[in-house]
Amino acid sequence: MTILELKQGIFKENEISADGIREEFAKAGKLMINVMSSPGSGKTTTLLRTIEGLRALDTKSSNGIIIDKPVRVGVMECDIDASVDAETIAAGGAKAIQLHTGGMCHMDAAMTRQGLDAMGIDDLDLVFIENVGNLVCPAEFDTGAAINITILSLPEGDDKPAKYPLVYQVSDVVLINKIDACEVFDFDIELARERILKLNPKAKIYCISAKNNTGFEPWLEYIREKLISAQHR
Ligand SMILES: Nc1nc2c(ncn2[C@@H]2O[C@H](COP(=O)(O)OP(=O)(O)O)[C@@H](O)[C@H]2O)c(=O)[nH]1
Ligand SMILES: [Mg+2]
Repeated sequence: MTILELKQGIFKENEISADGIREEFAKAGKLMINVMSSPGSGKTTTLLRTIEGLRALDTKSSNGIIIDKPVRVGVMECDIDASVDAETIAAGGAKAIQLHTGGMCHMDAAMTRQGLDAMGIDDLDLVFIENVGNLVCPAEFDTGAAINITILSLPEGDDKPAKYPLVYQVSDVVLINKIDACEVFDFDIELARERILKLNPKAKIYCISAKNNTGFEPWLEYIREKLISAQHR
């Protein structure tokens, strides 16, 4: 009996394309960050605040290098339908493109490549992918981004890392968002932190409120450091 492992073939092919994208970004001294989360946890709002924060000039990173040019940011907004998020990001002053995934619940490397070609990255330092709102499929498909992050918001509950481990395992950073609502939601931040670190001891975890624009500095500093190392390789 012939057994064809289709899914493994798909993953292998995707991995090769994703590695190719990562290499091209590294050679060009650019950075790409893939943002994952459930629908509504605050991806678009967090990206807006992040873009605002990265616009600040003359910021000194912790290794002493002064950033004297605003970071040029592009965002690929990925959804099954609609274009509201790309409109929001463009109104916030960044280059934006809306990608419709044709019903797919995740981005893969081939879709990323199409998006990058359509958006154009020559005039950009940093590209964000706002992945489709979903905690399962996006975690399985490498997009070619150098950094993966997951946003976990208080209304979702502190049990999400236990229920959806893979997305936390593949994430370099977890942003715990909506901390302004901690009085309302029964969310144990320390327990969530423990659960994430058990799955991924290297994960950086930062608490933010995208609504109130608080807690962003460590996250912005993380991006600045990564950008500087990408540009000074
Ligand atoms: N209270 C509160 N609401 C937030 C915060 N961040 C986002 N929201 C709200 O959550 C909803 C979904 O946010 P959005 O950024 O569109 O989430 P996305 O679907 O993950 O892109 C919107 O109504 C936001 O205003 C936050 O830090 N605190
Ligand atoms: Mg969004």
